[in-house]
Amino acid sequence: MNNSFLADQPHHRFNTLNGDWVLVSPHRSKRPWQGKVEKVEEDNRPAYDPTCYLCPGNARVGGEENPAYKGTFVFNNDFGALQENVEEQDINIGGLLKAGSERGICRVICFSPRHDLTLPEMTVPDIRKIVDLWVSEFQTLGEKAYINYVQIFENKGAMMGCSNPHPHGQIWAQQHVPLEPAKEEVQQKKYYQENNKSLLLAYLELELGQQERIVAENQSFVALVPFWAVWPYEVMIISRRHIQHIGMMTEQEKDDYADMLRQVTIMYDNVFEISFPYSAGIHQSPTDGEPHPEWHLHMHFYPPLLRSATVKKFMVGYEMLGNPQRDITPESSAEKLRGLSKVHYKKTSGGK
Ligand code: H2U
Ligand code: ZN
Repeated sequence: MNNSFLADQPHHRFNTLNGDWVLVSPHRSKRPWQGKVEKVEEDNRPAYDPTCYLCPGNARVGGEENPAYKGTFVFNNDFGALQENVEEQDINIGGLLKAGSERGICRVICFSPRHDLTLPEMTVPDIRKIVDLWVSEFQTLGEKAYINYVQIFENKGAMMGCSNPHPHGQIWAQQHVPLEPAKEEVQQKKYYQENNKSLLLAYLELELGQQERIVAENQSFVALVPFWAVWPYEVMIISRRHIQHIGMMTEQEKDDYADMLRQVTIMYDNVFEISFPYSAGIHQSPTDGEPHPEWHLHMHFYPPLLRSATVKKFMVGYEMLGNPQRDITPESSAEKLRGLSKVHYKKTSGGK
């Protein structure tokens, strides 16, 4: 496409997947590298930290002791935002004050026994163990009659409010479909009903044709900066096959998913040669027992960093009161990401 209008002029873009709009202001920063690249202190964590509540064999805050786990480890969050036993309530006062009970389960997943590793530093077979655990958790939680959505996510880095550097993620499984996947469901359903085709499959075909926003590919998955990206280096991983959820992945797809997670997170760490903070999560069909042919499995990565290891994009002011805005175009972010080394900076000779 190489559209000079989209590259130069202020414009708004539609997020076909969730129905939102984003304001893009390319004229404000034609070159994404205006700021100086600050080096931050290298994080030298030990492989085992006796004070870490996620390390094998250590006690958690609630008093329970972690087993001497060797691969992944999952447990019920000791301070879960959701609880299984909640009184049934449905409040509606004059159509203005609405509330209702929300049952659920919160789980914490340790990705590795090693306190000092992160996804990009792990091997594909070790990342595959996380994928397998996500699949089994999705299935067992989703099978519960009252669980209608399973949100798998990772919150990485102190900048994102992550409380512990030990590699871990979370799962919140609940009664109601939360806001973001619910918005995506509306859009996907509408497209599917009108075109008898997956919205994301059609979108992926367009992206593969244009090759402007693609950042990584393998046999089963494509990673790209979405046309409607809000965060400077936002990435979405989309499965090439139209499948509704991670429980439908073949063995090959699970391996390829692990490989794609590694590729994307290595790329991220190489942007500023630091452990790149982000919130990432899987979006897939609800577990309400309905078929949901409209749903297409994908994963979002929302990293806050903008110009350097310390300068983040703030979602304040106009973003809070109007709608999200960005300067760097998704196309230039994709170009930047694509051009980075495929080898983690810590493993290259030039690395710190
Ligand atoms: P973050 O991903 O936000 O750092 O969260 C880690 C989770 O671990 C957090 O939700 C839980 C916190 O409630 N946690 C436990 O379940 N047990 C503990 O002993 C400490 C923290
Ligand atoms: Zn640890």
